[in-house]
Amino acid sequence: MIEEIIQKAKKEDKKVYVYAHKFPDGDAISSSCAVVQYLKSHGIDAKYIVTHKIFSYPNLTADIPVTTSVEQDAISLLLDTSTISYAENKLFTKSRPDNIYVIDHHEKVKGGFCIEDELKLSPSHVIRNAEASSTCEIVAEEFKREKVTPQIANLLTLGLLTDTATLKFLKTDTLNHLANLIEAGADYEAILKLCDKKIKLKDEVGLAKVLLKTQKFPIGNTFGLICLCNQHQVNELVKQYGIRNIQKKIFKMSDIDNCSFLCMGAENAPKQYDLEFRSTSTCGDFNVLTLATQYGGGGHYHASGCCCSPIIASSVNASIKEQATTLYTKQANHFSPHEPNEHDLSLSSILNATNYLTSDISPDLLRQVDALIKQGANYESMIKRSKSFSTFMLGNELLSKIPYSKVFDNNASVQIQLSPQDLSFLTQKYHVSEDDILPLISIFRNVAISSASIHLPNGKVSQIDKDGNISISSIPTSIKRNHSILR
Ligand SMILES: [Mn+2]
Repeated sequence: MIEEIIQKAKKEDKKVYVYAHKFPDGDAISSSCAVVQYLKSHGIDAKYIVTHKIFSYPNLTADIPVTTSVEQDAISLLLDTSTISYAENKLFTKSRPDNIYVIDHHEKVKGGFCIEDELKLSPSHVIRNAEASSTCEIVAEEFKREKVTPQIANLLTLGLLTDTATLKFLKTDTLNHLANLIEAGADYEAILKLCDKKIKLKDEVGLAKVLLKTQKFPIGNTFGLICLCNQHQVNELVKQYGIRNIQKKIFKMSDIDNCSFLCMGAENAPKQYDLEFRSTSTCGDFNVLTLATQYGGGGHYHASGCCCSPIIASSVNASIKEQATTLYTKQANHFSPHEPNEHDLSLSSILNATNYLTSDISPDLLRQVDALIKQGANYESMIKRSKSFSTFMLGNELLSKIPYSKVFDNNASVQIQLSPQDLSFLTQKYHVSEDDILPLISIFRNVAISSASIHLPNGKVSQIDKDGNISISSIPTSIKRNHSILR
């Protein structure tokens, strides 16, 4: 399709405008920038059209200007956008349908309506491939290999990594595409670093306070989690911590043992909830896209979202729980622990040798992992480093204890001092022993701080430094006192 666009732009002397979705993520931004660069290298006047400034990935997006008007009837290419309402802006409606093209990896459910239907586009103008992990993956396939510069390869790698939550969720050929991109000059480890930038302490603390409201409910032999913020809570989060679009932080709730369904929502406008849904192939494996579609939303089998205007919080809460349970009983494969096979063992040794595919990887190694998955290795359950629900909640409890005066300091030394009352409250509420508390210092691993420590009433301490090094001491207070007297 890209080739067709190039020919048409040349023949009819047209500009090409590239559009993507609102709240643009790594995939939307990178696929747009990559396509613009690729078209420019063919002598085409191309531009990524956004009407709001983009703040994420500043190294990549510094040069994306805000546009307010476009030429009549240029060629428009819509990327990573499944419906008109999901688009960042509607300037592409200045193009006639025969000048509009779509490349997207969001799934279209049976009987559903996607942007190409809304715009009445010819099927030859649409690539909708839900088997691709990301729009970047499809775009990589569309480009001529020899024309993919290292810079373009880097962009496409970023989109592929962000849309797969750094390779936690793969589609059929994701690792093969990544192998090709690395061969084209992508700097995998550098792009990986861009994906896990440190989180600001204020964001982590603000989110923890919200996540403390997470409710757990049974679904078959698994459970679901739901966390809804009403407008008052949303406003407080924005005012106190500057956190917007809280529902997009649903990934914070993932990776919890035996959890098969997630829902996070925020009343971002009065009586208007933005909801996000997630499920996993390793626990339950049910289709949350059907759930979002019921509310006029869209997305993917395991990740979907919608905006439901007339429904008030309490009814969303009850009905989602009910619908998730119904869906699960109707379609889920009941969860049973997976017995490792020989392919799992080979895969596990690769994952250990490469620190879970974060270092020392090569295109060949990625292709090897791809082959193991196709032979039946259970990649998704192995790559996840999951935690228990109580560990997740205890992390939120500890973060919530950090005083507000500290949270805006990106170089803070955080001390969490637990009183005997705190300790008995936490150990009873979450059925853990006090020794389970200290290792939770790892919650600071991706947070911008200079150091953090947890102090128990008996003098035991755990610490983490800004490079993520953890130490857990077990020196009782009395000995420490003696020690200081001796000195
Ligand atoms: Mn995407």
